[in-house]
Amino acid sequence: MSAELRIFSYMPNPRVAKATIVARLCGIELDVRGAAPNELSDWLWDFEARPLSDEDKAKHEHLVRQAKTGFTARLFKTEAFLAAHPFGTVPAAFSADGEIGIFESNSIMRAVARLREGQHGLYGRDGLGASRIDSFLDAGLLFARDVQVYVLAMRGGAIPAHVHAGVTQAFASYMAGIERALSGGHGFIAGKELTLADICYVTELALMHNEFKYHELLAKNDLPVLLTNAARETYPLAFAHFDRLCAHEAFAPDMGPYLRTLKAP
Ligand SMILES: N[C@@H](CCC(=O)N[C@@H](CS)C(=O)NCC(=O)O)C(=O)O
Repeated sequence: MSAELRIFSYMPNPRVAKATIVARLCGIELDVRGAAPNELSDWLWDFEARPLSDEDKAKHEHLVRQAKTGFTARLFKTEAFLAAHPFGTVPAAFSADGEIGIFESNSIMRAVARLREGQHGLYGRDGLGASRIDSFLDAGLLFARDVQVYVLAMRGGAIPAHVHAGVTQAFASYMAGIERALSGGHGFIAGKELTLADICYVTELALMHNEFKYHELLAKNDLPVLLTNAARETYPLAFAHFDRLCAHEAFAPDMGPYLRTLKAP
């Protein structure tokens, strides 16, 4: 069987894991290609993404664009890539023929789930169910945006106070909502079944675990750590759900190795 969707991204990336977890649950083959973040500046950003030799780079000088988010270097993005992905971001998914670009990791995850529409409840069982899941995904994107700014600031070695204040507020608001949703006792965030809402939650919270690597930097800046035992006590259902799903057979191949590299100090 050939891959039904192609995804290009830096690796490892929990936002790509949204798609690979769904693919595992639905028996879908994905073609995932990419490399470590610092290597993607040596890649051609295209449906046929590939590493460029020095000679290739000189030939493709006209494709160079200044990176905006998460990359400091110049990036080689083809016109076709930007036509398919107008915001120029990764993860970048393509239909198998390369004609259709799908961007934003939540939308890529939905696209994978739709490949087996009607055969599972991951994206709800009807229109209203899907809309409820969309609500959690939208709330997740708001949280994810602040986490992204926070992680990139930490990676850059400087954490502006307003960035820390923003993620503190986003974390409190998102986690309180997830805790409340789980307090209904149905077992999953959107109800009685595992859905995209759970997958989005686990992967975005996993990304925030990058904070583990920067405790010293936070202390130096007099800023509190957010992922603490106290937070686990404030949101017990949410963290238990996170731990349980990280160990789930569809999540563990992505979440296990990712979180092991981010062990709590
Ligand atoms: N909310 C987006 C985030 C995508 C994003 O911002 N990607 C950044 C890397 S973290 C990017 O591709 N930057 C490319 C550039 O700056 O040109 C998602 O979930 O897919």
